[in-house]
Amino acid sequence: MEELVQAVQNGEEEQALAAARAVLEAGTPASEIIAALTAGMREVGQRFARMEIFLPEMILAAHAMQAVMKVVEPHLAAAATPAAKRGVVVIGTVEGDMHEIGKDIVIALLRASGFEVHDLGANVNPLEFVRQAEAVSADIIGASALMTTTMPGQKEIVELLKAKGVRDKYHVILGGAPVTAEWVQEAGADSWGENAGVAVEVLERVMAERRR
Ligand code: B12
Repeated sequence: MEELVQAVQNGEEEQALAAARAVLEAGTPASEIIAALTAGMREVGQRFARMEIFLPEMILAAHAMQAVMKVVEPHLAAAATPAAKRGVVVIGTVEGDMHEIGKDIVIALLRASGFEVHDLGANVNPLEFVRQAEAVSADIIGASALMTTTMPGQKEIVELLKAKGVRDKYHVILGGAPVTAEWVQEAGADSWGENAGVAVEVLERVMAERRR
């Protein structure tokens, strides 16, 4: 696992893929691998902030992470036994923000748990979240933001929902590394998915309440 995390951090895609296959073959649960890689990517961010690495290295690490996720994801789906559809989710990364690795992990875990997920991608205008949620009769809107400068986009979604008189139709969950419980409250959202596992737990509870 250490080798895998290091290979991803160093952007060594081939080594990372080989290590990922070995770790999976050894029977390590996909969720454990994702948790270790998530911590590894945060460390990459810290190195970038300290100027120990630069943008090209961060891009290589992101590519390696995305390649590894393609190998790990199918094991996630195989481990879960989705029962009845748990709820409809519209999710995206807010406008101005291209980070989508975390959002994609949340999507993979939600789908593996039986949710119907509509992925809007990255750099999504607040109005698009609302339009899509209305179009697919979503239960949940999920918004990811990885930068302090793009977090206001999460609040804008909630304000748009209010302005259109449909705020109560949706459970709004926020996520991304800079998001905190305080921000969720300030933005007027309903919950915080600190990581993908927590997001699934929270949304399963929300759907159970809604169906009562
Ligand atoms: C990889 C990365 C990139 C990649 C993104 C590739 C991609 N396709 O996604 C690339 C290299 C392109 C990139 C670009 C930039 N980046 Co960058 N990046 C990162 C890095 C290192 C890791 C992010 C990541 O993938 N983490 C792994 C995932 C698994 O973790 P996660 O995203 O936190 O997701 C988990 C939870 O947060 C949660 N979650 C996430 N989303 C959601 C959504 C919902 C609804 C829920 C419920 C939960 C949830 O669940 C996830 C899984 O458990 C972070 C460091 C960090 N601390 O996050 C910097 C970081 C976010 N980047 C940063 C910066 C500055 C940039 C650039 C501006 C750099 C530049 N000079 O160009 C550009 C911005 C481009 C843009 N407009 O968006 C800064 C942001 C600082 C700030 N202002 O807040 C950070 C914090 C690095 C740093 N310390 O300086 N980046």
